Amino acid sequence: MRFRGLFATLGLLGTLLGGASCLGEIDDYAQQPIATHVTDWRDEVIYQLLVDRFADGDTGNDVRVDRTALGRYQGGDWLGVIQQLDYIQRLGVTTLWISPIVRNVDTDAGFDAYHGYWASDLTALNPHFGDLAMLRRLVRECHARGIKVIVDIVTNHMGQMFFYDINNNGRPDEFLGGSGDVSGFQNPGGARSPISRVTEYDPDYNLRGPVQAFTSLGPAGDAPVIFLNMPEIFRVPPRSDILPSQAILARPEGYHRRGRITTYDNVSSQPGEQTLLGDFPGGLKDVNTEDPRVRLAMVEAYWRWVELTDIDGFRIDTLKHVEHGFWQYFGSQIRQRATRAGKQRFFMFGEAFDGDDRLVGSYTNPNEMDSVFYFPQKYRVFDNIFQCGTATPGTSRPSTPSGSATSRRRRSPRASACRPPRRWSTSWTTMTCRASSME
Ligand SMILES: [Ca+2]
Ligand SMILES: [Ca+2]
Ligand SMILES: [Ca+2]
Repeated sequence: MRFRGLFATLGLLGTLLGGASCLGEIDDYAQQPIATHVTDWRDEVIYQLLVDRFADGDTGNDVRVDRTALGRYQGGDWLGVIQQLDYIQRLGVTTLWISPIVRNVDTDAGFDAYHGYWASDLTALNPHFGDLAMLRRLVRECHARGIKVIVDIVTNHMGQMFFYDINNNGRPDEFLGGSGDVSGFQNPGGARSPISRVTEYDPDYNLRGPVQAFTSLGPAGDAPVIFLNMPEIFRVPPRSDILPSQAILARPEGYHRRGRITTYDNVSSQPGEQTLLGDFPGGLKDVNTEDPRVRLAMVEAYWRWVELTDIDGFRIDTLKHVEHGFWQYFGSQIRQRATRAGKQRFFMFGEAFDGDDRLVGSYTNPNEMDSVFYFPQKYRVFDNIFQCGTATPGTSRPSTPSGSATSRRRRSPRASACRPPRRWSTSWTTMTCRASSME
């Protein structure tokens, strides 16, 4: 499906209203039959909002809120969104895309999970935003206004769920000093990448296989993976009492265990090995998406929220960090379940953060995504024209005689400094890495 709807990504308004709410008004928003609420997604105006940063409707869930620090929760929740639906509707919005709903590792390395991208349990909701009754109420009140609801999901990684016990002492060490010579303390790249410092939470990618343990005698096999047990911040292995399929996400074999991505290079318009198998920067553990048990766990966990709330689509994170086989399975399974349940045109679109047309387009192959964000256009139009004041390759004028006004402009220092990098994806990745430390 070609997506030509208007993306009105106007979120992050920071409309923190404060004040007490009246939870007594909540009815019993019991499960309703799910249904089809959209005719043609190409006509939709989609509005993205980060729930924590939009509106605080219930101060009763303002745990850990610190409005003096933007790296902390700010108090926004689903009731706050409900209270602002008149405003959202006046904007002309026809679809609301909300940030992830599932429970996260609540806080890590001094930052909170206000964004929702650090999942720790795909079968539970993030209590900062409300409960199931409130989420159902949000979806139902949106549908009553003709507004569809899309939920943001992640299948590539979970939050900082475990550490690699590289020194076999049973505890997470944030600083392990090594010799820095070719023997290395850990061995990502061996002689090409000697290590003098490593953290067990987020060691660099190991080209040879799982992250290795190390003793004074040298490499000591795969480093034990030890899940953390900190229930006060939801930093515990995913539970499987609601869906038995989730058990694989509480075991080491549910993850690739290769360590943190250090390079995002593509090969022939497809992601390189590290992009697919490495932990996302920040210690976000890469899920073993090739494993059929993991694939089923993801389908069952996210389909359950469709059944429970009648949402209309998924926006899917980090597409290029997961192999195509997973997307073909996930896309097919979700569509089949939706069709059987009477929900037609369930929409799945995703983020492949790259400037390569062929790579980004590849995720709309049969059975994969319905649509993807057009990041190549972002580089061509936003960066080249609006930020750098240069022409895009597709809009360049024919060559002109040397010394003309046009050629002088092209050689201006400003244009030179702003010349788009040859490898756009690598440049953008650098920005991603910087941002990740804030997430
Ligand atoms: Ca709140
Ligand atoms: Ca250790
Ligand atoms: Ca991956």
